[in-house]
Amino acid sequence: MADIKNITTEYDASQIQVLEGLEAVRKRPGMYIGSTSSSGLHHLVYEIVDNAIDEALAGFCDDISVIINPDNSITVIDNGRGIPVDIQEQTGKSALEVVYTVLHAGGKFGGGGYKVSGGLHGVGASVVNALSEWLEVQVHKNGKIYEMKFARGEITQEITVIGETDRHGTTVTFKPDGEMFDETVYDYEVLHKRMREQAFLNAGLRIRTIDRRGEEEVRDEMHYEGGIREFVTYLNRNKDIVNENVIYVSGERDDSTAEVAIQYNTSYNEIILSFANNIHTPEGGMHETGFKTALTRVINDYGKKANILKGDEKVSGDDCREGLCAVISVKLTNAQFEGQTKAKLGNSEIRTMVDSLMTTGLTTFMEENPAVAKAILEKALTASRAREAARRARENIRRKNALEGMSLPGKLADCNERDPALTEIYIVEGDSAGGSAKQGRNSRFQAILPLWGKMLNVEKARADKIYGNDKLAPVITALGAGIGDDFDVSKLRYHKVIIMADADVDGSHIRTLLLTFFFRFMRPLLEGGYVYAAQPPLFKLERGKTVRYAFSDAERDKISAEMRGPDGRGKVDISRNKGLGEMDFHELWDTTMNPETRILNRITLEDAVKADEIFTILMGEKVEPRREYIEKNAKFVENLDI
Ligand code: 1YM
Repeated sequence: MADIKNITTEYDASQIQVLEGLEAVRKRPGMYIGSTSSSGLHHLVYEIVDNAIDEALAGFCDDISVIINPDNSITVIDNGRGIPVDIQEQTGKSALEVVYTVLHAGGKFGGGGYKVSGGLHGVGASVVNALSEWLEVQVHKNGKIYEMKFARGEITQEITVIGETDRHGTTVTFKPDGEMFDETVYDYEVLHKRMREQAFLNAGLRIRTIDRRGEEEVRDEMHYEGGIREFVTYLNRNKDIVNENVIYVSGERDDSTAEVAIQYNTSYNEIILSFANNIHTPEGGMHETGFKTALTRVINDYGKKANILKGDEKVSGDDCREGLCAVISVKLTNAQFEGQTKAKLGNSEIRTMVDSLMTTGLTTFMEENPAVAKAILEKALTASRAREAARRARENIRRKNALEGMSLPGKLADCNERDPALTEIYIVEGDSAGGSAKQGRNSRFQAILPLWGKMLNVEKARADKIYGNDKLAPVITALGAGIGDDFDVSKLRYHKVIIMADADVDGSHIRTLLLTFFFRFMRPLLEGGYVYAAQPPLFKLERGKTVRYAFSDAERDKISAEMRGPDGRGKVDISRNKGLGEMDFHELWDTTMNPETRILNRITLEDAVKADEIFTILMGEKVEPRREYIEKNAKFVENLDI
């Protein structure tokens, strides 16, 4: 009797714990998946896929499918061993049940987490379960198909054998709970991109993404025997490359492994993507530090030895990374994630490991490939000279400014207010629009800088050229915060930088150019959210003396109905707005500049990354991607050019 009572009490206690645990997830979902916006919604998929990938890392699975079903539920299928289903004596539960109902200590966001055979098995599954309207697991194992079902984390069907099978693996289907998320529609491209990244990071693993919502199924299959080597080739696909063969080094120490793939291109930008346990670490960390230190040291040492660097000539870290595309991937037990967004790897032992691995690997590579080594050194030397030239150009400007006082560009119509937090600058395409903007503005807090003509191709330009450029120099001086390494956001003269350009091809050209320029030379401006795009109206509606504007087709119809009035007899003239230059200054103020009525779109870093990509394609040296892009977007461009 006593025994039975005891077991019952324990069972009750653990049941209560389970419910309390999952209740906590539903109370504060953001704590477990970051947010309840679209990013949190997609995070659910990653948590389930992570378990399948762990199974692949353990060597039991090589095929994963991720399916978006017509109702926006998600199915993930793997061909691993299948989650254990046998009932354990102590708990009276199966591992499957525990994995899906017990909130595991810490979870991925708090560090810790329990460790099974190398991975962090199953830590997120219960969180996904708690946040799903319903979730079903099917396990193919021992010739049988087992099934278990849940709703909002609670069991609705205990483990049941529902059939026989000759395959093995786990299938999970879940529908995110609409009560928990602001957004419940999955973005196929987001999932596809993430799965492609995972396929690159796990060489040999085949991952399929399938979208079953449309009339026609969309399907992609990713499988890269070359792993991160192919990742680098992919990242450089639109660039002209310096070393044909990707440099690859890898090694292991104790329980950890590290691998690095490197390929230089002829651009001036650096792309380093680093990962720890397949998790992207955009803030870098110890693996990146070890990589950078070793790269700079090895290049300098080789340069000395090969007599390419003379005397005490040296190249800096930045010089060595100009045109560098690198992927770093480390796998370790007990990864410590730090920083603002937990996106930085803190394990210091990894720094030494990557450093020594890179030192040996890259030194050997350079000794065995002297032609490539020489090309890399020459690239770094050119970068170093350009940096020196840019420094001198900057100093000249500073000296000039000191002598002449801060001379603002002649085309700038500045505002009276001196507190940057209260002011804004409109960068306007074209002289005539610039003229109307100057007349229409509120000169107390609005400054106008007109830009016109063809812009400098920053793809082919370095900092020194940009200082001397007559189109960009006024932008730099007007903003007052410098560029490149010296950019200092605290010196910014206006806290709203507004790009005002037409919705046609020329306008989009100027926008792309400015965004690319900001992205490459004033990135903190974008990161700080200081950049906006003004949105001129698409339609002008007139009835008698009344004039109103609409920013979309829907708004046009609504306003036109309002203007016609309930009897509907009045005639409303609707015209498409032709361009900024054709509006008079009253119109420009009313529609695009008056803070009470205008629409401003804040530009995110992501928009700028996209602009930068388009820019590389449009301005880079490769013809094929440019042709493809123009063909693909021909319709779009036509639409824009009304
Ligand atoms: C579609 C999601 O979860 N696959 C998966 C999960 C596990 C296993 C295999 C597994 C692990 C182990 C032994 C082990 C998990 N098992 C557990 C736990 N795919 C998906 N495939 N046998 C099978 O790690 O020893 C957690 S996840 F904890 F039960 F072992």
